Amino acid sequence: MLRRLRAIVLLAGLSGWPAAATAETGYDLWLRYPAVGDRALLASYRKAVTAIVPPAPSATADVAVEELKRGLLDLLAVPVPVVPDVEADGRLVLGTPRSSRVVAGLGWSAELDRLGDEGYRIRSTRVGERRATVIASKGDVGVLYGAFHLLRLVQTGQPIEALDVAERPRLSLRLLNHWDNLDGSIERGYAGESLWRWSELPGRVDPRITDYARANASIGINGSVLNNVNASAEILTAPYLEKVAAIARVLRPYGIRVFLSANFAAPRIIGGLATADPLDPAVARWWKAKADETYRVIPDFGGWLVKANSEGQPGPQDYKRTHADGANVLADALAPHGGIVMYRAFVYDASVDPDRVKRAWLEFVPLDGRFRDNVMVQVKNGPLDFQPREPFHPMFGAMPKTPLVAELQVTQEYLGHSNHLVYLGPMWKEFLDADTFAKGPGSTVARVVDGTVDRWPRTGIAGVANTGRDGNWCGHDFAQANWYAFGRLAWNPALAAERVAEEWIRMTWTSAPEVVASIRSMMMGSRESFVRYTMPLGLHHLIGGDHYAVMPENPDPRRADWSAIYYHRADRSAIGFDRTAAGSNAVGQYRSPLREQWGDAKTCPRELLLWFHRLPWELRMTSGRTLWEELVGEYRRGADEARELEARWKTLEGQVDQERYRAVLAKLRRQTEDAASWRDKCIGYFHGVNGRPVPEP
Ligand code: GCV
Repeated sequence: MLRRLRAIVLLAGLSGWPAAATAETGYDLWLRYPAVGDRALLASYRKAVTAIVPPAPSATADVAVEELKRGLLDLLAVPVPVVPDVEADGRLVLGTPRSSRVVAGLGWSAELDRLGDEGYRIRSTRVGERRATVIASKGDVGVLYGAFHLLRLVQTGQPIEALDVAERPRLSLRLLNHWDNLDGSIERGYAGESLWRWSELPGRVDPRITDYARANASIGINGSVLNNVNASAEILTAPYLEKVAAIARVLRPYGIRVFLSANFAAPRIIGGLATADPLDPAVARWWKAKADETYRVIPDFGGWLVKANSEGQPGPQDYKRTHADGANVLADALAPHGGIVMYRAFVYDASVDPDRVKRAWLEFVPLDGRFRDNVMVQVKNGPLDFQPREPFHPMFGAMPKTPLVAELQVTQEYLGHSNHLVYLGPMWKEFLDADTFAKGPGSTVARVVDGTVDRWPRTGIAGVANTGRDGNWCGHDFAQANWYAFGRLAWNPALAAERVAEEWIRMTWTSAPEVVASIRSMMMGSRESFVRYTMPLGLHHLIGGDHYAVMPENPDPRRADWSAIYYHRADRSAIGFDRTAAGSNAVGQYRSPLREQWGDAKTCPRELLLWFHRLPWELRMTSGRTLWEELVGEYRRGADEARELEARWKTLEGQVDQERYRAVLAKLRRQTEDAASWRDKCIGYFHGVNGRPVPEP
């Protein structure tokens, strides 16, 4: 429908009507496929690809061919026909050694085996006397990923006449976690209601789910957990499993498997048992029967994600059992079908330790080695809760016998919801590139998570999705970049955030070099600016109820560790949380040399200072300013940078389409205002606490 609208707009332009580029809604994401403007490039593309030689049909092969036809038609502004054979130059051959006679004849099998079912090779080569481009893989999904790769090259203006690409994903599970509820709402969702439309399923499956699948496949995401980790047990009932199966049928051709969040008390809630004790044989039987039933309707079901004994959710500790007992009963049920359990480590029972950030490590690290082979423990990037800046979670590198799934948050719960432009690529890279020192220097989080450090058989990363039914999927046109970046970094954590941003801009906005450069620099600095105007120098959790409102005074009466004052601990003399050996010793959960470096205020990075240290306001910083002056300076600089973002966007008017230009501008105005409120409220509040004069700007 939206594509048709674009065509109408194009015709309108040709016929002399005002060519309003305003039909851009953002719906097409980074799969817009605008016609290539550069004439020389266009000519080279048209010469390199004149027709497609498809593989033997299969659901996945067919979507690969369709995507190429559709993408190339729009990009090259000529139809690219499907032909049976390489009988002329410029053929684009797709397939696996089994699905394509041409690919089988190339002798690439050993290389394709090495790259695996999802990996692929793209090569400019000769087939007999003819010039051809070949996208080959061991598996159909790899061919689909290769097709998207080729489209990305064209979308981003890369040459394609002499290709020699070999790709394979660094992580085996690359998942989106949807916190979608069965009533259509989304926990921490800022882009409208759930995509799943449960009430219409299984009879009608919203066609939009196909576009969701295309977008995910284009960045290599291969699994979706459909429902909230605060799970309704109802999702596991037969009628809901039928609904889930209907979604799975749409996602399957795109290489995406479905997973579900399971409520630990389901045997009691929907099973009619008196208990959910994981060591009770009737409970184990119930989970086995539920797994069998699930696989009958969804044969490639991925497994269960579990939030247990966390924030009021039921769990094994309700029965005085361990997290390993809890995970293992589910794992045993799934094992015969090849399913896995992702058991979340987001737990913070106040009786475990007075410092919330220490609790997950204390509950889980002693259990290392006690989980079944098909259990993975899912750990948030930081030890608190998706703050704008946290040190990496010390569980990474601390559980050599347990594969860990890294959980990132794509939805911007603590980073301005869908109102603020905050590109999360640099934040995720900071996390992935952090050195855990688990097996000496160079044991980065990325190498822990990809199984290089501890040789895990299965590896994974999950991102809490930011999608919803808004026209542009994510609420903010720039929030799409975070979905994109999550997928690209999940595929290859070594990619640079800047390169990913550049790809996304070229595919989503424009290829005009100066515009690309402006948008890229806006994006790259945006997360640091957000940190500055909200929680600089290692401050965290200065928010109120909806995790958007600035609220450093928040005394949350429900739990101290949901308040703000618990974290900043500001009084007349000092500010910050002492997590050194003299305080909570959370720093002791990190390995040397981090614990020494971070444990000493003189060597602790400035960005993490108040995370680990409680320091006097008058402390002299390396800048020569006092801590108080430095803090005020950060707030002011952050708010200025937010205003600059808006100003820089204004210089792009007319260089991007008006509709998205205006939508983004409205959001940036709000961001400027919010940043100023953060600055004023935080400076005012801390001034009220410390009684010191506010430094002159
Ligand atoms: C799904 C934070 C969020 C909750 C979320 C929880 C979790 O506390 O605010 O909404 O619940 O994390 O990750 O389980």
